[in-house]
Amino acid sequence: MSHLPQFFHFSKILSYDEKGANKENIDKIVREFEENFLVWQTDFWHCHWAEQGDNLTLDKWYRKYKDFMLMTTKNQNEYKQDINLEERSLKEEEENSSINAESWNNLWHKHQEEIYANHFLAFTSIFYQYYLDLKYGLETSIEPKIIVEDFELHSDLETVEELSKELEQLQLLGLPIAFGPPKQASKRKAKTKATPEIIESISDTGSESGEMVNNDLDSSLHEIHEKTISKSKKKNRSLRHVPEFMVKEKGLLKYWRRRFSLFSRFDEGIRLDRESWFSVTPEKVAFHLAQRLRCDVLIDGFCGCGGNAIQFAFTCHKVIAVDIDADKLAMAKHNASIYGVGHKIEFILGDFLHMAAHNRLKGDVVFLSPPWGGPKYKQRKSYDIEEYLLPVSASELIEKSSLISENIAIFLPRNAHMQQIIKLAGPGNQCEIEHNYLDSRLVALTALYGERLVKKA
Ligand code: MGP
Ligand code: SAH
Repeated sequence: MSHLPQFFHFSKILSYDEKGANKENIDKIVREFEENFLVWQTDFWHCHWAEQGDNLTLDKWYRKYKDFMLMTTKNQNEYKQDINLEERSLKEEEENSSINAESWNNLWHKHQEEIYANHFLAFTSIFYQYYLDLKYGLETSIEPKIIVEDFELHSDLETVEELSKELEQLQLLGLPIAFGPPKQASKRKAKTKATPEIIESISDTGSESGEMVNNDLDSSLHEIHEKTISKSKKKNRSLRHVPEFMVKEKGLLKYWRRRFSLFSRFDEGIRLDRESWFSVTPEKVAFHLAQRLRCDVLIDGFCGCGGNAIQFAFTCHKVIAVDIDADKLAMAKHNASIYGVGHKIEFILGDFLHMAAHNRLKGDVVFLSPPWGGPKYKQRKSYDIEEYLLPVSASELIEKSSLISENIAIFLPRNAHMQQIIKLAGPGNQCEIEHNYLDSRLVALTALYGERLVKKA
C-alpha cells in the first residue's frame, strides 16, 4: 500500500572569502555546477544508492510480492513446528521449489533492475531540482526587513472532509501524498480515555495506526475529543483520532498526515505539543544527520521533543539534550523511551546560550535547531538568519557554540540566506551546505562547520 517519503540529500562545500557574495563568485559556482552536472549527478547517485539501494529494493519487494513473504514464513513455521517433518518437507520443497526458486530468482533480478531504473529517474529529477534550489539560493539577495503578519496556520483545504477527499483522490491516482502517507495499518483500537466529543474521519490511506494508544497521555497537550461527522461511515473509511487543537487549527492537519514521517513509531505513543508538530525534524532527515554527525558526545542545544536527539542516540556514545521548555523536555524523554534510547541521553532543562557561554557543556559536536519564528518563515523570499532566528542571531549562536566545539551543524529554513550561511564559516574557512529533501520537497538546509564535519573536497 503506502510508502513513506524518500529521502535525498545533496551538499556543496563553499568557501568564505572576504569578497563575499559578489556576482562573479556566484556565477563561478553556478557555472562550475553546470559544467560538472553529469559527473556530480553520477557521484551523488552512487552515494545515494549505496546508502539506500538495498533497503529500497527489499522494501518494494516485500510490498509487491506478499506471496514471497507468505511462502518463506510458512516454510519457517513448518521448520519450527515439526523437526521430524523437516527433512521430508525440505525434500518436497526442493522438488517443488526448483521451479519456484528459479522463477522467484528471475523475478528478483527483474525487480532489482526495475527499482534501480525507476529510482534513478526520480533521483535525476530531484538532482535537477537541487541545482535550481542552490542557484536560486545563491542568487537571491537579502530583502529589506519586512514584517510578516502573525501567521495563522492556513490550509487550502478548509475542512477535514476536504482533506479526506483529497487524500482519497491522491491514493486512487497512485500519487504520493506530500511528505508521505502513514505506515502500515495497525489494528489497535484507541485506548485513550479522552472525552468522546469529536471523531474526525480522515481517510488518508486506510491506516488506523495514528490512533493514540497511551492511556497516560498528558491530556492538556494531546487531548483527543471525538465527534461523529459521518454517520454513514463508508467501509473503507477508517476513523482517525486527531488531537483537538489540530482540528481547530486546520493548517496543522497536514502535520498529522505526516505523523509517520515525523516518527515511524508514532502510534506507540509519541507526544508532541503544538510547536513541536511543525518544528520536529522528520525521522529520515534526523536519521541521516545522525549518521553524518556521529561522534562520542553530541550536544543537541535545542532538543524540543527529541526528533533529532533520539536519532543521535543511535549513532553517538552519549547525547546531551538541552531545551528551555520543561514540557518539551519531558516529552523528549518519553519519546526517547519509546525508541529505547532514553538511557543514552542526558536531558538538561536550561538556556543553551547561557550554558554554552558559561562553559557548562562539553562535547565533540554541537547540533543547533533553534526556533525559526514559526511556519511564517516560508513567507519570506529570503530568510535573514541574522534577523529572524530565535532566540538570537545565527552569528551569536555560532559564536557561543564554538566555545564548546568548532564542529557545529545548524538546521535552517530552506529559504535561509545562503551568503549569510557561508559567512558564518569565518574568513578563509569553508562550510558545507546540505539540502535535505523528502520526495521532491526541500525540507530544510543543514549547514556544517569545522574540520571534522566538512567533507574533504
Ligand atoms: P514546514 O513548515 O513543515 O514546511 O517545515 P512545509 O510543510 O514543507 O512547507 P509547505 O510549503 O508545505 O507549507 C519543514 C520542516 O522544517 C519541518 O518538518 C521541520 O523539520 C522544520 N521546521 C519548521 N519550523 C517552523 C521549524 C522551526 O521553527 N525550528 C526548527 N528547528 N525546525 C523547523
Ligand atoms: N530538533 C527538534 C526541534 C527543535 S524546535 C526536534 O526535532 O524535535 C526548537 C526548540 O528550541 C524548542 O523546543 C524550544 O523550546 C527550544 N528553545 C528555544 N530557546 C531555547 C534556548 N535558549 N535554549 C534551549 N532551547 C531553546
